[in-house]
Amino acid sequence: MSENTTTNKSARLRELLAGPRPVAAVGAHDGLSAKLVEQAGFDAVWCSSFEVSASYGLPDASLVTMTQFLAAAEAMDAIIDIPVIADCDTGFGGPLNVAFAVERYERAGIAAMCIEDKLFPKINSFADAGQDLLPTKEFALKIEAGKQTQKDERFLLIARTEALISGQGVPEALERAHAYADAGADAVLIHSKSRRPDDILELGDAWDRDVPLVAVPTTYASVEEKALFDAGYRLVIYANQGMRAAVKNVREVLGKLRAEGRAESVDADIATMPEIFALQGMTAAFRTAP
Ligand code: SPV
Ligand code: MG
Repeated sequence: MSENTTTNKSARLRELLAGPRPVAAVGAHDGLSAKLVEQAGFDAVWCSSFEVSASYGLPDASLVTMTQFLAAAEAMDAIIDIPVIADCDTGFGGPLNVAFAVERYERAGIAAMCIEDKLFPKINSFADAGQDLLPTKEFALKIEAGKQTQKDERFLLIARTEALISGQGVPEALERAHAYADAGADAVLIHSKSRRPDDILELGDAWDRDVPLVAVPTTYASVEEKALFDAGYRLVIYANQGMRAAVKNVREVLGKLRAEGRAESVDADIATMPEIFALQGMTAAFRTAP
C-alpha cells in the first residue's frame, strides 16, 4: 500500500501545523498515557522527558538514556494513530549524538524530535539551577547535523530555546529562534516559566520567519490557545497535565483504600476493568484468539 499524507505521521503533523487552528499536544510517558491523550481528542502526543524521567522515579536531569526515551516513544507510537513528538532534551550530547538520535527516531517512525539549547547534562526548566545555555552557533550546528541526517524530508526537528528560562530577555530568545530557524529547524519552541504570557506573545508578534512557533503554557496557564495562535504559535503543548492528574488521583484513592481497608470503598473512584480492557485492546485479542 502506498503511503499517503494521512498515514505518514510526520506529514500529518506538517499538515496540522499548516492548518487553520492551533495544534494541541499533551505530555505522556508510556503507551497507556499516550492512548488517553489520543482518546481525549488531542492532535499529538509529547513524549515528555519530565514525565518519562518521573515514571522511573528519577529527576528530569539527563539521567534517562536515549534508548530509554526512544523505547517510550516507540511504545506510544505503536498503539496510537496521532503523531508522537519526542522531547529529546539537549539531543543527548553534541552534534554527533543528535545525528545518531535523528537516525534512530526516524527509523522508528517517530514523527518529530525536539532538542533544546541548554548545556548537557540539562535539568528541568522549572528547577532553580542549571539553566545555562549553549552558544547559539554551537546549537545551530546540532540542528544542522540532525537535518543533514534525516532521510525523509517530512521528519520534523524542532529547536527549543531556553533563553527566557535562563533569565535572558525577549531579544536574546528572538535572536536564537531566528538562528535556529535559519539552521533548518522545522519549528521553534520558545519556553518560558513566567506566570504571564507577555514575553511569549511579544516574541510571537516579532516573529517574521515562515517557521511555526511552539508554546508550553505550564506556568502562564491562563492563556488561551487562540491568543497563542494569533501571535504565531501553531503548536501548544500541555506538557505534563496527564501525569499530574494521575498522581493526584492515585494518591487520593490509595489513601482512602488504606484508611477503609475494603476494596469497594474506592469502586466509584476508579476505572472499571472493562475500561482498561478496552484501552489495552483486550477485547480485540479475545476476538482473534483461536
Ligand atoms: C517536558 O515535558 O519534559 C518538558 C517541558 O521539556 S518542561 O518540563 O517544562 O521543561
Ligand atoms: Mg523535557
